[in-house]
Amino acid sequence: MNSVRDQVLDQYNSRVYKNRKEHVLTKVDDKTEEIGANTRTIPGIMSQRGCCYAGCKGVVLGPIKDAVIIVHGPIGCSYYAWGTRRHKAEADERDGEQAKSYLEYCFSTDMQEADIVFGGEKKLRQAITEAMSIFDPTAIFICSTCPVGLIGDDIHAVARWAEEEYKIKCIGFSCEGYKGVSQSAGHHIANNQLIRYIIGTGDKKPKKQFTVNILGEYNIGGDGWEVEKLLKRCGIEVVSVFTGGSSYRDIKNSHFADLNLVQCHRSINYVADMMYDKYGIDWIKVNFIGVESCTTSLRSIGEYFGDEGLKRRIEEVIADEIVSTYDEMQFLKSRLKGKTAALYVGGSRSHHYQALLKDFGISTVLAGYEFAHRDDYEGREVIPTIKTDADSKNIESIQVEKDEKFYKVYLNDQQKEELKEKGVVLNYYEGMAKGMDEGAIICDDLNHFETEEFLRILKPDIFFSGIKDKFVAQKSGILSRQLHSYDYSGPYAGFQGAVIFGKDVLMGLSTPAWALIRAPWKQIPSLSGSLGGEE
Ligand code: CFM
Repeated sequence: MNSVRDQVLDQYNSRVYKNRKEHVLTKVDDKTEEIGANTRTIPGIMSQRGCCYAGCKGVVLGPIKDAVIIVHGPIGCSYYAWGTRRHKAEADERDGEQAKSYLEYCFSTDMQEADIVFGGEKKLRQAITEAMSIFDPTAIFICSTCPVGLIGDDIHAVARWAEEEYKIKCIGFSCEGYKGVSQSAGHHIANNQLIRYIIGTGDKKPKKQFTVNILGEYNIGGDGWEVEKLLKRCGIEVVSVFTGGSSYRDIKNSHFADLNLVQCHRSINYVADMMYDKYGIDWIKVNFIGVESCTTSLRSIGEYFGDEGLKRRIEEVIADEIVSTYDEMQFLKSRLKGKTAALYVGGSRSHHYQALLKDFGISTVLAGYEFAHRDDYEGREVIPTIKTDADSKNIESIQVEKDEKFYKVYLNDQQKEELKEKGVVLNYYEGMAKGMDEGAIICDDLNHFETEEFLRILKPDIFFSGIKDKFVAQKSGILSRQLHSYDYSGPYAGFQGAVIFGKDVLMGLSTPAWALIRAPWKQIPSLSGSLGGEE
């Protein structure tokens, strides 16, 4: 019989097949085949991807609470300006310095036809003036949407004008939706401007001995708070988070940290790389989703700093967290063990959540990403072999110089080697594919047709995905939990988060609603064949 992959792909005509066969793989042995990623979706195919502007404004900049982010474009684009992603923040005061939170507000220039015809810069200046008089922020970010790029408004000139006029920080982000092939382009554009204009501009030094930034943690459902709590208990100071619950005020000082922890590699690896080049700050890939992975991540941080007292405190925190969640985890494991899951999320969670599922004995039969690049699947070692096409060339890639004043070397080469022997590899991400089971499906830019087909054939117990495909799955009798929004639950990070996650999954699987759904695949026989040994 054909493989699961072929059963799905064989249904395409030859033109579509030729394209999609690069993007769907079956995991074989320990080898990771080359996957097609970060390329254009075929027009007309129902993709789950978002646009460049969504990645810049909605994902990376959106959680920065004390900056007013003005969306320069028609009002429809401002769907992404307000509350569509569950990043949380508090307006807090530290050392007498107040970080206001504007997350509840939605700022848009509401461009009309006349602005498209005659130019929208005047309206943008007006919007900045209005925002200054009402909110008096210390920073304003301007995000362009498609029409702004098409008519050629110079948002950067307006930003310079605002800095002059109001003595604030004002940064333009040319993140027009049409740039790149997905929201991934927007991450890159946001990262570039953060390193250019914000990181390194502050002068507030950290107070503690062990200092980190958390990169690629967006505080969805309070995850970032959970991680910060853990690190603080261990005696580690978090200088800044990129960007969940964070502030312009803190990001300015992030160059003082001694180590960067990278949670979501896809959205922020550019900042991690550039901070390494510019300030000498090493980064380690962490995963605070899952008990095992949380434990490993905390221990890696201890090994990096190499301090016995810190390592002891980390062990105490781990032991304490494991003891306090032990009974519930055991119960949940006893109920969830042996289930199967499929995961399809943006660019990092399909990997992170496999670790948490493993804690419960749930195996992954399919995992994929909307907009990841090859290194997120295959590991960073493939970066030199990634072909740059016209779409990726369109996104600026900046080179940073060593900052003579702040550049530091925390570990020398020999110490880095010793660390490697202990299993802590610096400035490296192994990608998702290596840890997956043989026979599992790995897919890139999954579309609605493939989603339905894979669910029909693989019949996982749970499908972890997003709002666009949740109900398709549930109507066919498969529980779907959203891994973007956590279906308004969470936090799922850390040890306590693992328990909340397990409870949500068990609750979903146990709901009496399933008895009322007659799944289409339950009505047709799943085995075909005939007696007598013939096919
Ligand atoms: Fe990183 Fe994200 Fe993700 Fe992402 Fe996202 Fe998100 Fe995501 Mo939705 S930054 S790549 S662009 S972990 S919003 S917090 S859940 S698709 S897997």
